[in-house]
Amino acid sequence: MSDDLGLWFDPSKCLIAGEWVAPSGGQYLPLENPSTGEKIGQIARGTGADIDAAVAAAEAARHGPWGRMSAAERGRILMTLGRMVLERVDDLARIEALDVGKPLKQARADAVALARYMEFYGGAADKLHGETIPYLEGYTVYTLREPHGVTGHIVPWNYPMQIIGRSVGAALATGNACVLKPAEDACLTALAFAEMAKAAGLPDGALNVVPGLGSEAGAALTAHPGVHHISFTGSVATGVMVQEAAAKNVIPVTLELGGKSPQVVFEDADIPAALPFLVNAGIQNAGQTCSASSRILVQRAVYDQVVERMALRYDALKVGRAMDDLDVGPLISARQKNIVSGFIDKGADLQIAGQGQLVSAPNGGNYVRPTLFANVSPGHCLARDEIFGPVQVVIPFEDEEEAVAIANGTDYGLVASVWSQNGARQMRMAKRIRAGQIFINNYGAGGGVELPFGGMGKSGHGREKGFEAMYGFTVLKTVAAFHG
Ligand code: TXE
Repeated sequence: MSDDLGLWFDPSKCLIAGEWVAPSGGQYLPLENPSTGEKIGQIARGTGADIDAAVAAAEAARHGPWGRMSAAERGRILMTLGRMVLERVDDLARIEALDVGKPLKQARADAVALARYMEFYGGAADKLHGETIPYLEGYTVYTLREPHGVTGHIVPWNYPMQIIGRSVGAALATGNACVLKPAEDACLTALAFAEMAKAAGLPDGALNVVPGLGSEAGAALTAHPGVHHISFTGSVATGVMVQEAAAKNVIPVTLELGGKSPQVVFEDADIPAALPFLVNAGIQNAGQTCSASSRILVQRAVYDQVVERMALRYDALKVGRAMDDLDVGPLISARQKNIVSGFIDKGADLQIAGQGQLVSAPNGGNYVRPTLFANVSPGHCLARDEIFGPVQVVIPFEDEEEAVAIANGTDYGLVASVWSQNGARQMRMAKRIRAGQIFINNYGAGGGVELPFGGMGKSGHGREKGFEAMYGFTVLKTVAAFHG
C-alpha cells in the first residue's frame, strides 16, 4: 500500500467554534511517519490563546442550540457520526497507520471501535436518568443528571481513535461541550473525527480541537478556569500535573495512567487457549497499550511448558512497516524507542526466551525486536515498571497466595486475568487481585466499549467506557419539593 496520506482535511488547522483556523501563534509541529522517520506534514502548535478561544466556544455552545438539544437528538447525531466513521474505516486506518505506525489491521480495529463508541453512546444518550427518593411526608424528591459544562480531553498517541471515542463520546452524549487536545505525535484521526462530527450535524462549538504541545496547549487546557471536568490518559507524571492543575480550580478529573497488568496462569489452565492471549496482550500495538499484559505469572508445574510455547510464538513474530501490516509495527517515536531499548538493555543479565524478527524495517523507523524474558524476579525493574513496548516477563509462582502477592506487587492496578478451570479459584483471584478489570480465561486489552474501565493505585481513578463513564460526565443534582 502507498504511503500517500490522501487527507480530505487540512491537518495544520484547529477546529474552534465550528471553524477551521490556523494556530494563533503561526507555529507548527512536524508530523513524522514512525515507520520511516520521514516528515509527512505538519500540525498546528496550538497556544494558550487558542485554548481560550476553544473554551469560550464550548461555553457558548452549551448555552446555544447544543445545550438546548434533547438527549434523543444528541444521540441521533452521535449515531450518524458512527455510521460516517464506519464508511471511512479504511481511510481512517490508513492515516492512523502512517501517523502512529500502527499495523493496518490494528488501526482498522481502532476505527471500528470509534464507530462502536458512537453507536453505544448515541444509543445511551436518552437512557440516562435520575431517580425519585422516598423522603418525608409532603415531599417529592428526585435527582437530575446534568452535564458538567465544558470538558477538557487530553488524549495520548497510542490509541487516539479509541480514547477519543470513549471520552468525547460519553461527554457529548451527556450534553457537555468538549475541548480536545490530541497528542502531538498523533493528531490526524482526531482532526478527521472532528471534520466528520461537523458533517454529521454537531453544532458549532460542541467539539473543539486544539493540537499542540502538552506543556503549552495541554497545560493551558488543564489550568483553564472555564473548564469544568478534565479527562486525561497518559503517563503518571503528567497525570499528577493534570490533577494538581485541576485541584486549583476544584474540578473533577478522570485519570487513566497505564499499568503493569498481569495474566496469572495456573497449572489447571487450558494452556492452548491461553497462549494467543498471553502473547497478543503484550505485543498488540507494539506493547504501547495502557492495558498491555506485560507480566505473565505461571505456576511452577507448567512454567517451562508455557515459556517454551510463548517463545515459539515470539520467534515467529514479524516486525515492520505499518503499511505492510505485520504482527508488530514501529514504536511511536525515536524517544519511545530509546526508552524501550533502555529497558531491554537492563535485562542483559536475564534469560531471553524468545525474540521477534525485523523483516521490513527501513532505517529511520523506530523499531525494536519484541522480547520475552523468562525467570524474572518480581522485584526486577522489568517486572515493576511500565515499559510501553513489546516486552513481556514471565515470572514463576508456587501457589495462589504467592500469585496474589506478585500480581498486586506493583504500583499499578489496571487489568488482570486469571487462567484456571477451577471456578472457586477464579472467584477468589478475581476478588483478591487489585485491578479495575479482571478477565477470567480471556484477556481484553483495549476491548469492550460496554465494559467500565479504569485503574486502582497509580493506574488512576474514575471509570471510562460503558454507562459508568456517563455517570462520570454528569453531576447529580437533588431536588426536594415540598407540596404538603
Ligand atoms: O506521555 P504524556 P508521553 C506512558 C508510557 C510512555 C510514557 C511517556 O509509559 O512511555 O507515558 O509518554 C499531554 N499538561 N503513557 O510522554 O506526557 C501530551 O501532549 C497537560 C501511558 O507521550 O503523559 C499528550 O496529549 N497535558 C499512556 C498526553 O498528555 C500534557 C499513554 C500524554 O502525554 C502535559 C501514553 C501537561 N503538562 C503514555 N504534558 C496510557 N495510559 O495508555 C503532556 N501532556
